[in-house]
Amino acid sequence: MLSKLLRAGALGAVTVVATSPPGHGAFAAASDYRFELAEARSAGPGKTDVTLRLVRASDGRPVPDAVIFQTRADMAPAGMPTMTGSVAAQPGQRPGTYRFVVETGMAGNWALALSAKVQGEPETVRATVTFSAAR
Ligand SMILES: [Cu+2]
Repeated sequence: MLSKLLRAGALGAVTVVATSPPGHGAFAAASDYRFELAEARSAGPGKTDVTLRLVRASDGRPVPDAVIFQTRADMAPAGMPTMTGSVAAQPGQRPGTYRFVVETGMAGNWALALSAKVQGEPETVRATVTFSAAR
């Protein structure tokens, strides 16, 4: 009986998401676009050059001209969420790639979180990408 109720509840939740207008569902933007790590390499002591690729989730095509307006880097993946590093956006090399120099004062796994405006997408795209800093 209980499992039947739980299953009915889960189906109800799925229905709500499915009937949201395209582009206006709570998770529409997040599922339409994806930031992927293209490269992370040392840019000198305490600095890591991070290149991300923004792709359309449906076909994997690169998405150029997104405006990144919020960034944050921290060591949450290594259990140190309060250890942060500044993030400086750099000119991207290829359309659909986005480059940053992150102050990584400690070697290990870092998370780069960002908010972006994508052309033609009313919702803000938010993503967190994990990368490894050598030092
Ligand atoms: Cu740390």
